[in-house]
Amino acid sequence: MESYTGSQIVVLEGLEAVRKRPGMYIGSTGTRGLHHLIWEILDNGIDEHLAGFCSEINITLQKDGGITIKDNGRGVPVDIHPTKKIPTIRVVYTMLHAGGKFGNSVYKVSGGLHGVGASVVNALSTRMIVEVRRGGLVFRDEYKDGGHAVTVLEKGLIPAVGKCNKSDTGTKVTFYPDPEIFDTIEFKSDTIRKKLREIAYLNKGLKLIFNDEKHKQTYTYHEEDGIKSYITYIVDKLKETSPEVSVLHDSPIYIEGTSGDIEVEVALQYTTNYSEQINSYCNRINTSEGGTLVTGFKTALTRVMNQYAKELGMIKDKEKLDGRDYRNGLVSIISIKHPDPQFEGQTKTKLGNSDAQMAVDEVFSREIQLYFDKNIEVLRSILDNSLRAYNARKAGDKARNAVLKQLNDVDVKSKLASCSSKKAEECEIYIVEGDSAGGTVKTARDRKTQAVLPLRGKILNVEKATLDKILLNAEIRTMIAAFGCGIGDDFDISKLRYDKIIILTDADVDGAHISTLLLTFFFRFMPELLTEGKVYMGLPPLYKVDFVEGKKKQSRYLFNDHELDKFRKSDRKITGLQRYKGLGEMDAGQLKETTLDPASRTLARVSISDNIEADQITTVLMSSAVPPRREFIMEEAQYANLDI
Ligand code: 28F
Repeated sequence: MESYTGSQIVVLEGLEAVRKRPGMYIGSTGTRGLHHLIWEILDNGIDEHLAGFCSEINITLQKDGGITIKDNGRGVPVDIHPTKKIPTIRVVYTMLHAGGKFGNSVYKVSGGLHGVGASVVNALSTRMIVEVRRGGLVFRDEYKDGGHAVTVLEKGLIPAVGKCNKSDTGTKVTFYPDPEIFDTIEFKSDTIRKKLREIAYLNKGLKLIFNDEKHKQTYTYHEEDGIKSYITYIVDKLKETSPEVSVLHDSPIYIEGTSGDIEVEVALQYTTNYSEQINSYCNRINTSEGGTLVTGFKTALTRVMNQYAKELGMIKDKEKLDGRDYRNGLVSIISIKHPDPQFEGQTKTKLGNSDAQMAVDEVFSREIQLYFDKNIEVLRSILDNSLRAYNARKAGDKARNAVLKQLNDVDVKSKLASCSSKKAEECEIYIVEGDSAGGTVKTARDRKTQAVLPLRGKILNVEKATLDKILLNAEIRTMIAAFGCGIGDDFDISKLRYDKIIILTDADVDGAHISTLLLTFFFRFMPELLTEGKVYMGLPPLYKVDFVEGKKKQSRYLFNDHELDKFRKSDRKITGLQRYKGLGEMDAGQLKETTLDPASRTLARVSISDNIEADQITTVLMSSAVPPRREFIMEEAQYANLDI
């Protein structure tokens, strides 16, 4: 029988709280939450790098499903913590939020959803082993079942298990995620590789080595040029997926400087592509919702470029081009280091600090002018490109306005089953595939707050079409008219008639294709619907299971194969199992209870966590270049739930 001291009981209650509501600490218990475990431990190694003591981190995906992460830093201290009176290593791996700022790394990597500390990883693992090399000794500390210490302290200290060279120092953490907590404990190699690549670009000089023992592959990520080579990587990827795209200047423009205690770096390159891409990071956290650091960049760029355009006589005195004209074809990364970042927004990835806006504006406008004054020909080619974009936009406006004017009500009335309430904050619109499902949804819905828009089959793939062609597609026009907030440059989210846009398609290949087409349309022409968290996927059940528990016959809905597996393992006697091939197979009552009624339905909110990846995946999946798509599908197919 293990006996616990008072402080150990407090510790275990803390870790128990994490096991009860893991989503609070790592976002979800799905694959994203699972990979957060790796990012949490990695963050500590990166902080040790930022403190100047670690140059290399090794990550190993073991055949037995465990993950080992090892750095060559100072090694977590094993001495008694001055205030907690237990070994510091125990503070780091068993006390919540113990991570704190350590060493002299002013810019702790963690923030937002990160930064919950390594103790959360311990709480959500069946086993964790920490090995520290410090002062010529090797210390080993082991935990099991969500953070219960296995290693017995000797005189209150972690026992040394061996000797090593005094110069051989560092921390090695191995952990096994708990299958009882996570829907899946299958780590995805390319998810890890994408993250390590991003970390390497954002932490120039840090070497990351990924040993994928399962696939017998080793990958090394080491970028001395940081975000400048990140731009080259992104532009090369863009050229690969859209061969017609070229660059306006051969190498990326790199800006760096400080303003007060804020460090600013910007890397950018102009291309002949139409869309713009601004990726931003604060203390290495991807601020995918943007915020003040992006605003500062945009205002500075617009101001400087309008000034140059006037000086070079390319625009008349009073005339000004719009910021988006100067961002046409732009691929850029803004990375700042801030001593006290305030993260806001839906997913805590929008930077709120107003001093960051001024810092980026000041550093970028000063340094970009120094660059352009020495590279007039590059400036001219960018200004010419911006003028072409301006003229095309003006022409596009005319075409769009002409077509949007035709979007009169008849378009909408014929297809949309509207709801009676006009209060947007309480209304929802269901985009439903096919008329049969549409009929059942119309019957089952709450007419006051739930509108239904049935789509007849596939909508247009907007990735390959220009705006005027897109606006000729009936389904697209109906959606634009129904939402009420315009499209592209005229988009105004405050006019959106609904609080939620819910995509409801069958859980089959066709349904998945329709939702991908819809998401592509939203991502390319109404991106704020996604960044403001307005778009959801309705999740109808996949199964209905009838079973006997006690004496009573009961039934329950299951939403994925993982739930069915878990149900099968429970000791209830299954008397019937029905698999729903599509929405049309459910009657109105079932559909209401499982998918429409806010009190009992499950919705998945669609969010963009990584702009670079979202842009690349949309281009790969939906653009004309076939080879990259086939490669992507081959790589990802193992994760798709096909119904063939
Ligand atoms: C595999 C992941 O976790 N590396 C880490 C250190 C180094 C120190 C430290 C960590 C002090 C009081 C918190 C060493 N010497 N890699 C890692 N390397 N934690 S985690 O200190 C812990 C803090 O509580 C360290 C001097 N100062 C700090």
